[in-house]
Amino acid sequence: MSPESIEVRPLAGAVGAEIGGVDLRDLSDDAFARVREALLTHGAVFFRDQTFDPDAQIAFARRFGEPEVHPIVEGMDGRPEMLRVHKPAGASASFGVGWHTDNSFFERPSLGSVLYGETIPPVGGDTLYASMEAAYQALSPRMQSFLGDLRAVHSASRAYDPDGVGREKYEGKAPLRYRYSEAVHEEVEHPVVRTHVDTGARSIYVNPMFTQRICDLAESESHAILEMLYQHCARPDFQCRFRWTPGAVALWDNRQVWHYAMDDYREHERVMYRVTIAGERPV
Ligand SMILES: O=C(O)CCC(=O)C(=O)O
Ligand SMILES: [Fe+2]
Repeated sequence: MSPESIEVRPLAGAVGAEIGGVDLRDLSDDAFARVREALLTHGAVFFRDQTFDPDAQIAFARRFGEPEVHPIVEGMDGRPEMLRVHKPAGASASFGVGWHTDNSFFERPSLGSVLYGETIPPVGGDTLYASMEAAYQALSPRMQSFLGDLRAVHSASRAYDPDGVGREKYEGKAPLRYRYSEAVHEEVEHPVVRTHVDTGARSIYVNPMFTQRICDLAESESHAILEMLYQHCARPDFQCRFRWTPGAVALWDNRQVWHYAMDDYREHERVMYRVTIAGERPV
């Protein structure tokens, strides 16, 4: 397909665009460059009516970097780098419910994520995105400079501690299987404001799922600043919302957006496949 036929339609002012006219299994280098450009510009891009199998999805992810094997969530048999995110009918959703950036508790957090929708509820199960660049830009210059040289501790423990999330995930009794290891409690430090290596844009890089505390502040100060930031970053002005259809693909840049999986389709089933792409140490 020629890159001339690619159409990029922004979904909202701050984040998100739908891209039409591409088959992600068969992207020329030119078309791939356009998709990558749109990803950097819009933070999250969406494609309809794709026909990914696991190999095609992994191959697409690999064009951006190395697919990662999750240290806690078990991948699919024979394809450890792919997660099958299954939410059965009659259950509540738990994976990705709450604002976060994928794997910010890694020393080198994920560059991006590719999510493919297979079984989509007739209503509900949307994914929300929020631009942390827009959120950063909307802070006062004084707050930007205060946050500018702070660091924060991230860990998987709030999201993955068996005492908090329930042991059934670790006992193989839930659709997503977890594997217990040191990785659940390891702590890493990242800057509170990061600079995108490809665009130079600055963005807020703390999130309510994985950030534990801001270094060098009193606990009450860290708590107050994080709460202020979380409230600020969740402003609808910085968001878009993607309504899934079967065969849709979402690709997002974890270096500049938060996302949130809605838990509003209890009576319906949803099946997604996810691959994350290795990133660099945030600076
Ligand atoms: O299921 C979704 O909509 C998103 C879940 C999530 O957070 C992820 O795949 O990283
Ligand atoms: Fe996620």
